[in-house]
Amino acid sequence: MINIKENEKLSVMNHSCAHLLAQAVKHLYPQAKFWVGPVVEEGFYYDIDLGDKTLTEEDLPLIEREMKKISKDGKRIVRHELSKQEALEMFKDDSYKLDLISRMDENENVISCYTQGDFTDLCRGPHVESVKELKYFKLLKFSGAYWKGDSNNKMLQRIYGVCFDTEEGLNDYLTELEEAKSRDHRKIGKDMELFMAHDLVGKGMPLWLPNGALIRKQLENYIYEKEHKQGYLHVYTPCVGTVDLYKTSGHWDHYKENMFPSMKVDEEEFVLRPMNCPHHMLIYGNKIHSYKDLPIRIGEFATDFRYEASGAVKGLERVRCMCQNDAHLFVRPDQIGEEFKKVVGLILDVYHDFGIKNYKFRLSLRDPEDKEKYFDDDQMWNEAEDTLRKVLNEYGIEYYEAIGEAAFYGPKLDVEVKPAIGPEVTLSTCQLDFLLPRRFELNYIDSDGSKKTPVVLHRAIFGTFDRFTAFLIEETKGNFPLWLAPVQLNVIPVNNDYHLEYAQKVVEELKNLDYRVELDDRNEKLSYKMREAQVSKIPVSLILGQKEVDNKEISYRLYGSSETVTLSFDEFKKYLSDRMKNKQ
Ligand code: TSB
Ligand code: ZN
Repeated sequence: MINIKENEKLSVMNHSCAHLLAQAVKHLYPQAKFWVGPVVEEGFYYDIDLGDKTLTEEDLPLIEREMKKISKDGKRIVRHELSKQEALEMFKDDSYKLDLISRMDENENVISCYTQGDFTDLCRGPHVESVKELKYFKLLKFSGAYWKGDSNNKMLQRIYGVCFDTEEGLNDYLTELEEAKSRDHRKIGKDMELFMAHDLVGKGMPLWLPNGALIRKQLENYIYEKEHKQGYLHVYTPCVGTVDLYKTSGHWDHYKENMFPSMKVDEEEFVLRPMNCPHHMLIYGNKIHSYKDLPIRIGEFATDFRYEASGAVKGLERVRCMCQNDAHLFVRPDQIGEEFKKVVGLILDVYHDFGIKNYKFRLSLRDPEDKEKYFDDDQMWNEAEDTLRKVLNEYGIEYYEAIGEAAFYGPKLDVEVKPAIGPEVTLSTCQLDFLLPRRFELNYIDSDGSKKTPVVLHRAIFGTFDRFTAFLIEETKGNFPLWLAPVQLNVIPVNNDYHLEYAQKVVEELKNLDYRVELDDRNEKLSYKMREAQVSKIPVSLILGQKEVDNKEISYRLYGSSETVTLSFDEFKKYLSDRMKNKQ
């Protein structure tokens, strides 16, 4: 989808269209007061205080009609520059704009406003010449938005819209938007009964329903096996720790705003953990290690809690209770490159298995000028960053560098993907860390008998099972590959009177082979059952009639195909097991 904000021409048009929206709203609701109306990736929005008026679905077409009227009227959009005093005077009855003006420094910024007909708005510009140019727009939705994004402040009403320079551009965009909405994992997750939420559990706390849980279990088994093969040692640890644990790790000082508040139990003060690193550090420290034991790879499917802003939580993609596919790799400094290479290899391998192609590698480095954010050891940073670059180059991977985005404890590599709706998110991550092992006073005995501090690689291949599943739902539109589908096979006897017995035997045998099979023995027409199987996105439907009974055969259809294939039952079983092995 086009990024409006990054398109110079459309960005100006959308900004002007936000003013047009505000003018129309002012005509319809004279009490309206306006906060800010920026251009965003998807178009524009305006945050508006409508007093007692609460917007409903019916209001958007009315506002749109008023916008069209103003546009036809064709007033010019005129810029005026003001001194701070003049601006304060001009907007003296508007507490929102006064708030903006009072924070402006007139020595640094020119204060300007734009007028179109009877409407003036404080604005930096630029704008189109006349409202006449704003012809192809659409108001998309509205939502609540706290003033300045702070939940202690008043709730304003945010109206979203988009504007194009041609009718075709607008229509194409709206079609794409519909398509994206139909891929939205929140919609598919509901339709396919994968997960749910409930106010009584809380925001950002998904409940995985049986179908979703089946998918997650497959993901867990899959990645466990891969990690086990690479020598990972999996552990279980509690999802709380004492505040002292997080003081030792530094999270209490650096990460507190992302954590749930602490709770007191007897004499101990606990906190729900936002990360698993501290627990894994303690596990490493539980034993004496020789340089020969390293790398030690401690993995866990670990539940974490993070305080995410209520406006930011989104389905399974951004949650407050998540399960990381986490591991901490304890390595000697000379093993960093090799171990990092293995992690990148694993990421590539997994993405290949899932057929994920649209992703970007981002290498986050320190800003060498920023001595405050990053611990000061030029040599260590330079070496580490060079090592990571070298590995990426060895794989011939394309990546981009983000200066100043490294964590304070070391550089990192993230994999970014684009959800159906909304900005890019990180799935996989691999972060180098020189500090945490020091804070926990971890060591190993080196070949010369001296104590050395290991380096830690924090890595999560799926990121979290939550986010990865959200992404997978959108990638596949809910048409999961055979090995992941909650129900893999649907067995339909053509006529219950004659073919049910054979169908039951086939189901039995497939179940014994560990396939997830459903028998559709309802007294419905065959065509109806076939149609239903398509809607429910079951990958393979078996249709068993007299010919199949007589010859001990299977006729099957794949989801989305109208072709029927007939095989002997044995051939069919071989076909299934091949597909499972190939993760097709
Ligand atoms: C990899 N300590 C490291 C760990 O060892 C860590 O926690 N890194 S993280 O903060 O980047 O989180 C790991 C992954 O969790 C991210 O890459 C992202 O894919 C996923 N994630 C982060 N926040 C959320 C969230 N609110 N909802 C769902 N997934 C999330
Ligand atoms: Zn970690």
